[in-house]
Amino acid sequence: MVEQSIGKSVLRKEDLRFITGNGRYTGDIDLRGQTYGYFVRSPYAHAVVGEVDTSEAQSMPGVVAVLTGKQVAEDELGGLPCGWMIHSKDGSEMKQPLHPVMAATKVNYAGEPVALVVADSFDEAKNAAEHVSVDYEELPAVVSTAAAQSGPDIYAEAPGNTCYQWELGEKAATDAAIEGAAHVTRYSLTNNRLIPNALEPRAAIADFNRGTEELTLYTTSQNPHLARLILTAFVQIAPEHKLRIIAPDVGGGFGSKIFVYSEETALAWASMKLGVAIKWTAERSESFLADAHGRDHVSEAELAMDEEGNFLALRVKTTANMGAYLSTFASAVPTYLYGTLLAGQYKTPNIYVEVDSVFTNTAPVDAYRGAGRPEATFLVERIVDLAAKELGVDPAELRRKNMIQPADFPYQTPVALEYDIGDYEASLNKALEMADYAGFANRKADSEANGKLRGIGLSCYIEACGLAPSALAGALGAGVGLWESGEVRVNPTGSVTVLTGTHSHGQGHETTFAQLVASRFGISVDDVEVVHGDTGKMDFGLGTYGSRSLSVGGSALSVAADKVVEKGRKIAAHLLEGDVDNIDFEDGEFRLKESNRSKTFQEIAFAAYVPHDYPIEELEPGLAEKAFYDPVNFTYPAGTHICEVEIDPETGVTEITKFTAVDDFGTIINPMIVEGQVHGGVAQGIGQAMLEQCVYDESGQLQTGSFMDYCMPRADDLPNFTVGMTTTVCTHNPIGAKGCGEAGAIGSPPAIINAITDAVGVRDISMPATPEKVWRAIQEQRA
Ligand code: MCN
Repeated sequence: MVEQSIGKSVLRKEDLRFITGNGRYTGDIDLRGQTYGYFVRSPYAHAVVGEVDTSEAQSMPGVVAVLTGKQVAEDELGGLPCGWMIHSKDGSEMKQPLHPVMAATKVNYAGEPVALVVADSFDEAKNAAEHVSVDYEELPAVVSTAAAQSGPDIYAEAPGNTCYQWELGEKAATDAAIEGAAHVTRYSLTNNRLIPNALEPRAAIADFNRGTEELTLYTTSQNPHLARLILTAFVQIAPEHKLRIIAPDVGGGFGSKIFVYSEETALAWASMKLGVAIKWTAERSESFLADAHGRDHVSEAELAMDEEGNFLALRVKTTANMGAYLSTFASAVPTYLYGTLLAGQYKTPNIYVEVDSVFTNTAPVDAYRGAGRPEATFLVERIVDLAAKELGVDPAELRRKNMIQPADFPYQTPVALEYDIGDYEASLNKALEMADYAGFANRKADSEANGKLRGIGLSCYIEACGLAPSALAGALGAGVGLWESGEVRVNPTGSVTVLTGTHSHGQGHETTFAQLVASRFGISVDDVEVVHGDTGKMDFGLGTYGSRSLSVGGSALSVAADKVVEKGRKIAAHLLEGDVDNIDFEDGEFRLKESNRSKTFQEIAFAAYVPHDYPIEELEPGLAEKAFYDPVNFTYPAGTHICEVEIDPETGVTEITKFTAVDDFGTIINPMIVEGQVHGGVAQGIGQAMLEQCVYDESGQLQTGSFMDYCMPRADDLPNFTVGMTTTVCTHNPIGAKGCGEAGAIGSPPAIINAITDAVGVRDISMPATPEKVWRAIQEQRA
């Protein structure tokens, strides 16, 4: 019998190839006769494009061709679509200006591609790109999120640079509750704009085969099937059956590789046009300029309470920056992934949120780890903390008082979502204990004795992930369903090949999905191979984002595995000469009840493929099953994060002395991987809260275009994390799992800012709370 591996910290199978340099990333792939692409990008944030003179570049050594945005337009390629339709409160559809594959007549952000140089080598392509001359007529740029609606219009079809004006919740009831409340806490905040910076930059090779007319696109994608659908159905690059997309090993994405971008699309088009393979790897500065950025909200919030501190109402007005174009999922982020999470863990009876989303002359903004949910959590968990301070009560106790209780589930929030299950107080209690909340006063006194400031901050977050469910997502405007598919192919010798429509780019699916299937069949994890990321291998899939892979993709595999067992029971019944109802499957063996007769999983697999003794009349040979799984609800991971900081008042340098994260992810397949996901997410949360800020100047030039100016968190910025778990099992998927991939980035930023403001004794310090900002706040406080 093979040991059950669910719940075990099995070491990651994929790491052997990664740490021995044997990963196969897009950049590692070289095709015979391949050429190289380099993009000519707009130096202006907003300009009319006049003549594009390519003649000099065309004549340079090694240059195969120079293709322009005008040629894209002549070839009548479709624009890059946004997959989520949002309706404004007046019922009108959101404005979707054309997002061209390369700009032809006007550029709308600095770094937007206007031409593609194809040459025999990278250097030749890059050199020639400098000799493409473009006539630009610069226009005034709209940059500021808050002021975008009063800037000059970027698009005639979007007056006031407004994409949509969306609302959710009951306005009248919320207004009335705020009007009559004993206490109202008010908070104005900015959720800082971030640049994703996956370790591996975006890269692609488009390879058109003139003989078969097939186009293969190797690309750094989190969702190759969705990319194929968009490129075929909307951009009309190639017919679907002639386009194969392969996303091999991908070195991180954090959301930024979900989207279908200009560069990969232009490469695919150019390869077909020129009949050559073209390779492109983004330079890091291109990633800064042209990868979709994240967050960038400006909000006003009001939280109303009665005399006892019971929450009565929350009213929020947010302006969300979309950048220059609507990227693939952009419109959903500040609406259905944000407004719907404003209840947090609390029984706030009235909530009303308005979101104006605006165009600016900046890179497109789209989903970035957490996507909308960090913004919601930050707002809720900061205003709750401010309320506690204003009321003079312990922030933990104000939270506890207002929490949804286990008996309240399923809990219908006033903002569309119905939470299925949770025990928020259990996580709070465990986190308070692990963080030694009770001992904080002593530690603070010790710090003060050493001339240091000390603060502690909480955040009790909830998020909705596991995207699907299709019906709900469709009703909320999603262009495609959000189920997932899985196939379990048992090979004749009993090893198993698992095909999934999700895509691992750091999350360890090759291990956890193998654990899931191996445990079901009672076989070794080593006997299960997980295959993903190739539209030529699996039928369809929707990829990895929204912490959906295990709860949706894993559930599809679980259902497919059940079907395999069902068929195996029929084969076993025949071989053991019993009734199928009397066949049990356990620990890798099919047993005939009340007998000592059994067949191993491997024997049944062999019989399925070598059916000499087989119920051939009723059953087809073979042992492979597929399933499409569409959940009925999101999953709702939740927990409490507690941050403790010590600050040097002379420099404003903040040290996180302890970070405690207690999360509820339902059933856990691999605790080590889940803990790693929490670490990674919290690291990104620390980046947002203390270090990272994307800055454009007033003309729309990116000021933070390299790691010299954009401060990514490094190992020495991070504390050792204290991680704990509580468990309420998800009620509606067969695994009982909730997503864990984003929780760290969602829960942590407010805990950190709550801790820093607590230490300094001020109401607010905006993110990122850099040493300079903290030092200034201390000086103001002392003045
Ligand atoms: N898991 C588990 N038990 C659970 C939940 C998850 O064992 N109860 C395991 C899963 O099987 C999987 C991993 O934990 O191996 C993450 O699972 P899940 O929460 O389903 O998230 P996804 O696999 O769908 O990953 C997406 C999520 C997102 S949205 C972002 S952004 C993100 C993230 O994961 N980007 C990442 N984690 C990342 N990690 C790395 N290294 N790189 C990225 O780009």
